[in-house]
Amino acid sequence: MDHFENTIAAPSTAPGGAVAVIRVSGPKALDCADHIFRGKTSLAQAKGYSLHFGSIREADGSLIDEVLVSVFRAPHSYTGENAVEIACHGSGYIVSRILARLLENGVKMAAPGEFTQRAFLHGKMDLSQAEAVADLIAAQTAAAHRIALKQLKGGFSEELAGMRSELLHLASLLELELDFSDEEVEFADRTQLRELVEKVLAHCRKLIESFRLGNAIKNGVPVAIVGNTNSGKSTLLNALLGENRAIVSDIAGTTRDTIEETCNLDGVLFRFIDTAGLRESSDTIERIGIERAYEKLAAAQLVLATLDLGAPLPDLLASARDIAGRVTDEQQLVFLLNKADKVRTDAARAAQEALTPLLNAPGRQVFVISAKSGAGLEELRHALAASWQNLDTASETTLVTNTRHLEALQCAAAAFDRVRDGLCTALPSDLVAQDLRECLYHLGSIVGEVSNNEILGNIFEHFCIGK
Ligand SMILES: Nc1nc2c(ncn2[C@@H]2O[C@H](COP(=O)(O)OP(=O)(O)O)[C@@H](O)[C@H]2O)c(=O)[nH]1
Ligand SMILES: [Mg+2]
Repeated sequence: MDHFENTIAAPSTAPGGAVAVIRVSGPKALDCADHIFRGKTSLAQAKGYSLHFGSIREADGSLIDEVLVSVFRAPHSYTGENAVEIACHGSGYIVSRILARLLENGVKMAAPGEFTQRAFLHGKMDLSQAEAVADLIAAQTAAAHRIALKQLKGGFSEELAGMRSELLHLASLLELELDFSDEEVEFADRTQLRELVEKVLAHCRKLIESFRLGNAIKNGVPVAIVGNTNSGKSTLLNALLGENRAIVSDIAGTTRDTIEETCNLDGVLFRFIDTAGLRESSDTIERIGIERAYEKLAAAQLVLATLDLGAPLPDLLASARDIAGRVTDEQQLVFLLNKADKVRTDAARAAQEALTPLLNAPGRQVFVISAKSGAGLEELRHALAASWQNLDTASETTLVTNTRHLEALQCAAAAFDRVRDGLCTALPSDLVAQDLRECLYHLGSIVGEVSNNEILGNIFEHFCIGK
């Protein structure tokens, strides 16, 4: 593969630290580094896992920096190739000069994720482990960190390997039948096959279901803030985030598009989504915004319904009913009686009482708040965090966090359904075997047993440079 003939380099540390690390990987990594490095021994002669003090110089011999170079020899490196890591002083100027000197000596600048991609292509890790590297770097909570680490260590891959080996066993039984198809024999006990398929299918479904939780942990619990225009949604978003993220005004229809921001409350990551106010509108753009608000409401795991205490009670109730009617049993619904600072306490209490009939499902709550003054927000924050605290313990089991994996599992499950139906209706073994191979294909695509450049491009371009 011509890919590997290149030796690549990139800074692996973010700007601003005291020390910066430049990573170089490829067949010529040691020779290229030798061209710009002066130390006691040449790097080309150095053993793997050795550390060398020396200097990096300009072409005219003038000093750029004194550095420490770590040497790795194939296959014992992150990428599986020869590699060096140059630790220099964390100056943007020094880093750019060292990189420039490497490029002058035949090294190419690495693309985002290219080191990890090489690690995958050299068999140092499978695809789901490579993806876990990006997740690990991006993890913002203990739970997200734990899932990424488990995936990186191969926990998810092992689980998939278990499923695949059961399927391979099944496939081999069916294919044995195929070899003797003229003789109309059935080697495989169909009941036993069906049981096996049911078992693996159930496992596959469990993984698919785990995505809701996995996604909540990795990307934040999706929380849609919905309600009438001017009920205080944007004010609430800003108050929860502690910054002025959304434009607040008393002009109805100010928030036209959705705004999303994540926020860590007591160790639980939430993704708050501010939406356009729900009202009849003749403005095309605003109507699109309202459509989108309903979509966000449908996709959210938690719905914060902001209700304006300043509005007439019948209007407030109509809005609350409209939202409650759109929330499913799986979604958590929290009514927020907002602008408490504007009304008397008994008016707030009356509104709260009027909402009681809408609290008849599990996970429904009501809070009296003032997004503007901050009253009641502390209680709200704690209540939100408390109801999702179990995310932490849930991450002990395997959770799917990646949409690519989810899609592959869904395709596998669909093919599984056909295998099961085929076994029940005594479909010819060759057709069943075909569907079974499809299952194996989709499960294999998760770990990268089957992959193509497009899939790889999609995955690695989202990595940071130097990883
Ligand atoms: N008195 C009072 N005014 C509020 C409160 N929350 C929001 N507002 C005001 O209501 C108006 C609309 O707020 P905004 O957050 O833009 O509402 P949105 O349309 O639902 O996003 C603005 O003038 C806010 O200052 C509150 O708790 N108390
Ligand atoms: Mg708004």
